[in-house]
Amino acid sequence: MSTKNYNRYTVTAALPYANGPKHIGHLAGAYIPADVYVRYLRLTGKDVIFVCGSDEHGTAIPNQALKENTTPRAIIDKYDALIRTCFEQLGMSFDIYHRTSELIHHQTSQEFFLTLYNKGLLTEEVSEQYFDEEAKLFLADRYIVGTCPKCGHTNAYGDQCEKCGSTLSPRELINPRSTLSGKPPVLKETRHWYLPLQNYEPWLREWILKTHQQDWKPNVYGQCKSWIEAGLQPRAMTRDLDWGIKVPLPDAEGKVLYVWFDAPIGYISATRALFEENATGNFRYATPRSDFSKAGRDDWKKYWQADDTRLVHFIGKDNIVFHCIIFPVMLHASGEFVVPDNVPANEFMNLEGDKMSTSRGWSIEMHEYLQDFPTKPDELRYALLTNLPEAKDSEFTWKDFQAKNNNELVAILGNFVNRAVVLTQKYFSNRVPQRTQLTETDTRVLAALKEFPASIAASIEAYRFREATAGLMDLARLGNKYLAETEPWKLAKTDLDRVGSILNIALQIAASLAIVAEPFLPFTARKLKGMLGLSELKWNAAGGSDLLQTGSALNEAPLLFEKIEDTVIEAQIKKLVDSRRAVELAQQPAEPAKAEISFDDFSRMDVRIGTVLKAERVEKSKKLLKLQVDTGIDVRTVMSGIAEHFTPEEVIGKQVTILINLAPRKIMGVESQGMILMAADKDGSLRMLLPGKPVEPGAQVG
Ligand code: B3M
Ligand code: ZN
Repeated sequence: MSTKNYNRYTVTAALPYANGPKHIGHLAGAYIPADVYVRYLRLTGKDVIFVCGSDEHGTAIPNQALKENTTPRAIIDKYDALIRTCFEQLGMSFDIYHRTSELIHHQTSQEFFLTLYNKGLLTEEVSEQYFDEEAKLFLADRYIVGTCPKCGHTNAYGDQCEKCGSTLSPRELINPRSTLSGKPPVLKETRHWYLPLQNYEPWLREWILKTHQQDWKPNVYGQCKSWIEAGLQPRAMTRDLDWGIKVPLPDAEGKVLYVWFDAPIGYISATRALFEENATGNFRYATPRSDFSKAGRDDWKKYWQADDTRLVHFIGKDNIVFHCIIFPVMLHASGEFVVPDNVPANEFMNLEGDKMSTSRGWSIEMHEYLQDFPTKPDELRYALLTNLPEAKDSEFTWKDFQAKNNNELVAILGNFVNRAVVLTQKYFSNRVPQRTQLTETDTRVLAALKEFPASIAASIEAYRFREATAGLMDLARLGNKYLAETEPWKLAKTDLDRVGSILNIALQIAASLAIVAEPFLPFTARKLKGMLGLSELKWNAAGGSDLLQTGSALNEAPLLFEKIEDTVIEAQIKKLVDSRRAVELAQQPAEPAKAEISFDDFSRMDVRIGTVLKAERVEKSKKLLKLQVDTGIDVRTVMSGIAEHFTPEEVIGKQVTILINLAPRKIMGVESQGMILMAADKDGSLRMLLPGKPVEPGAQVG
């Protein structure tokens, strides 16, 4: 347990890869808890910086560029902008959201590398790695596919088999081939710089296993322990790749820093950029901070090097080893930096009974949510906060989202505030009424109110954000229950003084809610403060019984939340199912080829282009259309099974491809004299085969 006295906080949230949109699972994993924590610290008057940014290196970026048929630069620009905007709309209050493609980050990372190198702390090792002789490139794990040694899947990647989920190394693949040339790669020697993690085992044991046994979350501590106990290995800090930060050594042509070396240094470069931008007034990525306007460029150092700085990393569980072992070893070895005091990593959030995954079409992307619910960032924050995967994986369902909104935000928080404000409008011309004699209930409620801020704060400080959020709603419950018990609306005729006292107390509770809601529901808190005419107050003001002065005026009172209807939720569930189906179809292999035929077989078919003259539905048949087709030779009747895909109106006048020498057949009592040829898509939908431009009926196809 750290008993240290901290005077400032450096809080980081994992830098998302700018290789695609990010989903709500990412929000629940790192960003929302980090934002709550930081907003809370600011409210308590702490000296805190909150840094994040886009992770723009690693093979993930060129991979995506390949998929989208564009350049890595275009990929990072596109997704950095998308993620940045979403974070802003969701209220992430970063002091800076930086980018690892920036020069200052390249410099910071190279300096860091050189510090370790010059201290003789990196080892140089030659190893054999797969090389594509045609593309003249060493192949990153993802560029090698082959047969999985565990399950036999023929398209496993060099680092993972997506069929059975096993972690692999390229050398384990059977029949490896390069995705660039399709050829088998050859093994070739290459030299890299390694961080000898094993040398730091005693230090890690002392620092994590001894010092942080109590205060780190069990899931985090457990992972660290098993890593350390499994025996630490030297880890390569460089890669053969042409996208990334150049290794700053003379004989390192074609080599870049490993993305997990440079990405966490991104937190440091973002901090440097934060002070740089505040010092110069040239804001590109940072939010201006008046308290930093006089700070110097070098003041970033305090936030990383002063012993009384508390460094906290918010991440998802897949990043634990990097933030608890590798990066801390880098920081420690450099000799200049503090190491994290805590890494409150979350587990994963599943979605409607399955793993959340963008590539499988089973996810709610941040930008999609914001498109569909542009006015509801807090509603998502709340649904995620009440359901964070803090101790184990959790699950998001649309029904739960609806329930949290309708039964808690609307029915408890919104309803309470609305009743207090509307009754004040009605009986006291919108001014805070006077509080006169207190009943026992009043005293009890005011005492309970006083307890809330400290108990919510304790939960936040212990990184228990679900519990903290429950505390917030309990405070609203206190208010709601108070009004239900005292029923001021029934007393107006007989005892207006009493109504005044009740509403005064209710409004004081609402004022406290406006303060403590800020970390969780920042947009709502702002609205609520506006309604109550409450100025910006610090956390320790919350719980007080005189936050609102008697006689002070309230403002316009819009509803804080609105009910979400079943139809909206059903549409979201349908959208999810449809998007997974679309991905599955796209990934389905095409029908295997049929057996070979001779040219004679083929030339016996007489295929023509014809024009549909008439089309009508066939009684008692869902599938059939009865067509009259001008084949250029004659006009014939064809019974065609396309009625579920085309209306008669859609085909009349259209050219069609028709097999005219198929033996006639009776279908539903009508002789069908040919067959219309169609292309069937993977999902079973039919498309007409049309000539590139109209031709005379009777044109031969072959
Ligand atoms: N970009 C991985 C991830 O998004 C990585 C985090 C870097 S944090 C320094 O899961
Ligand atoms: Zn496998």
